[in-house]
Amino acid sequence: MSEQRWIETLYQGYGQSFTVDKLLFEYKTDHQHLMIFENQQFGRVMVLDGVVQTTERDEFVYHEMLTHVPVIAHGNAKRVLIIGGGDGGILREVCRHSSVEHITQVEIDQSVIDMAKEHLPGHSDGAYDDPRANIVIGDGFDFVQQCQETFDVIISDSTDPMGPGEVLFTKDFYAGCQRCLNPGGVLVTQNGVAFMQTDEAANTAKRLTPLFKDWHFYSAAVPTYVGGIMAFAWASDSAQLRQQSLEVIRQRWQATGIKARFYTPELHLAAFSLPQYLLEAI
Ligand code: AG3
Repeated sequence: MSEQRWIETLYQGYGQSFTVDKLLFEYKTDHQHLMIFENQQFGRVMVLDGVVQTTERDEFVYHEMLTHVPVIAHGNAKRVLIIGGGDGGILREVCRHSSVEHITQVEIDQSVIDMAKEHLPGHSDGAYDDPRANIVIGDGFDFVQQCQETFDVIISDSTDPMGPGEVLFTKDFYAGCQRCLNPGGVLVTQNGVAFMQTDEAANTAKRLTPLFKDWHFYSAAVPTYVGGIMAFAWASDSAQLRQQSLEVIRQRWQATGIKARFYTPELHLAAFSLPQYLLEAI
């Protein structure tokens, strides 16, 4: 039997390929094309509109860094807002912080939640049943424009800026997030692979500048987001949040009792050191 191969279509002329050892799900939802398959190297792989979103084997890198860095830096996060993140990986990591009292998650596509619960159960690991979690099916852009509540940490776990994810990279979205943050709060977003999508980081930097007193990027290398380091945008009105000592970060992290697979206090601080080409672009 000939092997089935799937090739990612994110970049012109370059793309990672996977053997599809077993196709588990493929469906055009109301919002996007969703596919989940099994691969011998990465386990189950979730794809949206031709782009790898998450795999069982390497998801911890992304989910830990996009969650623990802002939550630990904040130091007293009680209310967390997640935009997107339907696979549940961010929700799982936020729920591991016992100091967090309330989590709102706004996901546009119910099918992503349903299918991830069924085929990628380790991603949410029961977090959708956590009593602190309030799940809203809706558009994250509209939510932050209209929301009457405020949050300490906002995490935007979106797709790339095309299709339903596009609005989550606009000036108005960032302004909405700014409006929904408590004083001392922080917004983090996935911002693409720095080397392959340098313009994305540059655009975000331009849009954050008039809105937040302090912004920057941090990074982590996620194997299936190919092309180098993944950039995460960071925006806050408090510059102190990313200028804390290793000692403070260590103490807070130890106090959580969380056992991580990627995150360490040392990596937390190091992740804000960026390569020169990215510094010049932003
Ligand atoms: N969201 C980010 C996917 C980014 C893929 N883009 C890329 N490789 N340039 C993933 C959702 C995980 N919860």
